[in-house]
Amino acid sequence: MTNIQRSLTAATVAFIAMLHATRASFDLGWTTKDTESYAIFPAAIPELSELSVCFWMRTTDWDSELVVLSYATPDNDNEIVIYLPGEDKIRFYVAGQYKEAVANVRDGRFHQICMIWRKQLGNWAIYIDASRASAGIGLSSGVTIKDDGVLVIGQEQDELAGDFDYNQAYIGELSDLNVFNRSLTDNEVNVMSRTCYYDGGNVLRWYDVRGGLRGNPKFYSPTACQGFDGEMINRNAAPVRTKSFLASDHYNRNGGAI
Ligand SMILES: [Ca+2]
Repeated sequence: MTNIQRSLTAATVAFIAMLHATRASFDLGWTTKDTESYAIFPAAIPELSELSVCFWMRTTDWDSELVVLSYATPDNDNEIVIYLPGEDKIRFYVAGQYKEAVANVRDGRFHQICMIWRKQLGNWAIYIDASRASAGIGLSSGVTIKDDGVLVIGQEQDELAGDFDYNQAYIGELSDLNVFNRSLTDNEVNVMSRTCYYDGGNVLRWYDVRGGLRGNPKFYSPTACQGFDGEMINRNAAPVRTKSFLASDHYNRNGGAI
């Protein structure tokens, strides 16, 4: 190992330890479907030209519809939705359109998922356990995500802040859900996949979700998604990559640089 490699490794370990130590960790849990239990984000969401949503989820519900997050505006109740329609699909809605990845994340283990989008070409990517499961262009390209909406965790809005669908209510645990106004790099996604408590979203921080609990989602603290001791928590995760999403071959192949 060179001196440079050694110092980079030390810096990464120190960075992750700092993230991990910032605040007490927690999970939200839903054991049965209802339309009463959720978290509503208490602050305004700005207009977004880029978006990243990252979270950990664990469920054993293998076939029902599950909604992790819905962001509705007065004009569009599907402005942002993270939706598992059944079995092995996971969908990412932006401004009413969606793309999806195929992966089994309903195996009773925690999985780290990131969804990333950029307005210009509608670049999108879905990461599961730090591997890019699916990606492309053309997801609501040229469209800005509207502000003045309502962001709900655990329920699917069919009107602003309401008309939740019982069949689409989330079951399982969610943890460390953060929303960013920029597209994260592969390396940032990889760092997050190694710690269960990042809490660094600049649009929504997981810690602040505690102020918006409604009904009876279970509150577990510390998180069950823990055990970071210098090793990977998720042993399925890919090795660290340093190439950013926007600098990736896929991105350049489909339309060039920003
Ligand atoms: Ca809806």
